[in-house]
Amino acid sequence: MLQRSLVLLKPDCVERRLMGQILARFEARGFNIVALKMLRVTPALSKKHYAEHVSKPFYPSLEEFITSAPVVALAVEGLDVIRVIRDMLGATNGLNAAPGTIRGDFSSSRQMNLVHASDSPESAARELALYFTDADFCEHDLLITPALRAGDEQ
Ligand code: 3AN
Repeated sequence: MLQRSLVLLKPDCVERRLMGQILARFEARGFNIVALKMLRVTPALSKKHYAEHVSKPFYPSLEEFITSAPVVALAVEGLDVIRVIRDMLGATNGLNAAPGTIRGDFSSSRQMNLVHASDSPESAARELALYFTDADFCEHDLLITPALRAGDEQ
């Protein structure tokens, strides 16, 4: 199914100059970037983004981290993209992430795990609306699509 996922390149990804390498993995996999912006997450946005974690003891540290430097928000589109990107990221804690995954290759931390990606269609819809408006999406049919998948794969 054609889906969109909200992907965030987190402050550690920006600070470590890993944005290009990680973006390149999503492009190489054949996914489309349909919206992209750099921004600073505010405490208010952090509380909305991490609504499920706000009451947990680790939340203050999580907010301090996610607001500490700019992030890059991406809307990534593709077949089953929500599950596939989560697979590409690996386990939440970089120490547990399999080699070959983004976290398994670049992270040794639970907090500094480089990238966030939506974990369900419901989360994706909610999170995309936190970072983007309709006008931010650049719809386009890429000429390369027929080279990436058959017309009846959807
Ligand atoms: P993912 O980014 O894989 O979806 P989430 O949403 O469960 O993982 O967690 C988001 C962030 O919350 C993690 N990157 C981490 O910083 C923090 N976090 C999650 N669970 C814990 C925990 N048990 N203790 C400390 N921090 C946590």
